[in-house]
Amino acid sequence: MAWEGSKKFYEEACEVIPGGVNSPVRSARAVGSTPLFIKEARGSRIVDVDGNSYIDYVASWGPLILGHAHPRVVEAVKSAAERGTSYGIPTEVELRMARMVVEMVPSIEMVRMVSSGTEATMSAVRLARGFTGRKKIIKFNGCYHGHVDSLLVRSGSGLATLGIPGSPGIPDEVAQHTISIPYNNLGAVREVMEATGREVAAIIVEPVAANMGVVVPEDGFLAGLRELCTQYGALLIFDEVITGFRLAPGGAQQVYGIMPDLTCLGKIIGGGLPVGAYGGRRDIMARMAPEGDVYQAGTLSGNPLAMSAGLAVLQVLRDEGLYEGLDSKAGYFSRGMAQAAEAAGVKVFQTRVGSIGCAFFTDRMVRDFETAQSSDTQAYAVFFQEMLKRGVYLAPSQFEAFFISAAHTAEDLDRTMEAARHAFERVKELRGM
Ligand code: HOZ
Repeated sequence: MAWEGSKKFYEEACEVIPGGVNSPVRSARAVGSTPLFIKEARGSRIVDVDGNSYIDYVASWGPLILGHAHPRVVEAVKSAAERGTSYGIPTEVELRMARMVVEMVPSIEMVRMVSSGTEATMSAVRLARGFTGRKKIIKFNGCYHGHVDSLLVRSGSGLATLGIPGSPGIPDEVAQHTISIPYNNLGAVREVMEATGREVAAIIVEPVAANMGVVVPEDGFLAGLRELCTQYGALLIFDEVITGFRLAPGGAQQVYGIMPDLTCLGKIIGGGLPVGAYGGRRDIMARMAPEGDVYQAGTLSGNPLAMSAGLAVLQVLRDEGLYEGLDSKAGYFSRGMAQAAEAAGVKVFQTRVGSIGCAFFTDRMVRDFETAQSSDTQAYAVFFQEMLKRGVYLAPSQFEAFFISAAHTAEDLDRTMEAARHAFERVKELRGM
């Protein structure tokens, strides 16, 4: 496989874009590589500027649950664009989107659209503080809630990938109100709540952590958070930017049967266009301006192209019952990976919930950020490179998820497993694990 075109673009990009990329996790540094530059995509495949085609398991980091360039989405965007790309004035499609979200997500009674997951979590935190009149926020190590100042503390995703604990530019005065606790450690949350629960505005959590690899919530963890929030008058915020509409029509809260006070959405809700949303209990959401006094705004919020794309995806998800198929494909994928690793004598800890999952290159059971970090990231880098050579595109970081879409075929999965068998053998050869 030749990558001259991508390499050339990357060199040029580095002159005018910091690190050559518009979001750090794309850079592929963690896997000792440089990024691909993509020319086009359809279904389960992406094609780079050199003409190489790959089965894609990143899916734009989660939004593309129907695969690339799904005809319903393309049609919706085209038809919206023909009627104008933005008005900054309300449209019917925003209303239809809001109704759809309220119908699908169990805990959401009112919803506000924004333009990214980061905006959604930032706004939800502000609302929680405004509503409760409190400052402290509890989050979990290795969970990532976008690049919001107060949430970029011991984060996953790009910070985990690049080994950065936080970021310069965030004043201590802001970070000091954030308490970060190990994921799945309900005892530690209880201790903090006993000590300072009446000062806590919210606990924000990824109900399935998917930015430190995929880490599954243990029995009772989410229910325990719910109880503690209720007991101390703090709000429970589920960051369902990744899990929303992915694990079930109503996201992780439907799967685990927990009602958060606020929910943050992103990715799938935009159908591949830039969208985020936050919503929840009516009495809390009613505090948002102009109905209430907590301010948040956006020129492109509820943009008609983005709403049309997202709504097209949600309609397909609501009407076509794709979740069983996604689950069984992802199960096949996960089992195949685990078997390929075992056959090669490579230790991995495989996790999966619905159509997301991860293979950690470790012999430990992964239940939090610390155990996730026991992974051999160099082994993952070898695995990534070997899969890429064989036409499979995985996340260029150990601390991300694989995403199965409705567009992945049985043949795609079998080809991927075949590639994985060779790739794990190379890992064994080079890393001896
Ligand atoms: N949540 C995504 C990574 N886990 C975001 C993608 C990005 O940071 O570019």
